[in-house]
Amino acid sequence: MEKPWIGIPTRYHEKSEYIGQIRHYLDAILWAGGLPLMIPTVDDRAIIADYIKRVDGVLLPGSPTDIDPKHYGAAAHDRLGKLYPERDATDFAILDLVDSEPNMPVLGICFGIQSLNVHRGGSLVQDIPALVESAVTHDEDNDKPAARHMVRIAEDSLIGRLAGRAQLEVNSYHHQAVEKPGRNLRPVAFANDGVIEAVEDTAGRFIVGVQWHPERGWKEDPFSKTLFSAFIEQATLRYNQR
Ligand SMILES: [Mn+2]
Repeated sequence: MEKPWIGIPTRYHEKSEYIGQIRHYLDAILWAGGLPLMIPTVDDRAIIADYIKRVDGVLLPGSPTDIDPKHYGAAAHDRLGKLYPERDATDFAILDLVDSEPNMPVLGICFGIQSLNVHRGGSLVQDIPALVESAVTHDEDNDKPAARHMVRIAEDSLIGRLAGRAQLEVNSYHHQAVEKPGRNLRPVAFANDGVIEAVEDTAGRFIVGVQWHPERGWKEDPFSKTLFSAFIEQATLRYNQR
């Protein structure tokens, strides 16, 4: 069976002028039966459109940067991180195009759930430790093991059905989160402090965002494997309809 191309925006390492992506995303997509295709982060809709014509699914990965709050009408908070406008523009262009590609599945991870939410008119919590009361630890210092916390999952959601249970432990590497959900996005997973950890499209399309990182440790985590498999299954269906 032929395999669907999965578009993934790249990340940019300024010091080395290196463009690429963290291998875990590629490994998980390859394992699930997709072919990763890097989409350079360019603010050029015509180029992005050429990529979207050729792919059957999009994975919006994490980023060491934050979305410019001007995109959701907010002033920058003191704890706002570094910006990378080209990544914001790339994700928004991809999501504009995906709106007219009815069967194109989208999996947003970390920064990806945030860009999905902002693209739909939603807003973000700019810094969880500063703005969420009694927040659980959603991010650890570099020299400590990664944070992990429980999430409650709506059982009648796509993620709930894939997980087959109402609670999951997830990893956590973020200081921002979905605040006001965007149009047709339903929050379907929550940390114990109320922070939104996953959203889904309400129209039944496979457009899913998770705030945790299923690509990290996916080999040992059955739910992460199920999530990547379900995503690639949708992309394969679309590929086969071409
Ligand atoms: Mn978290």
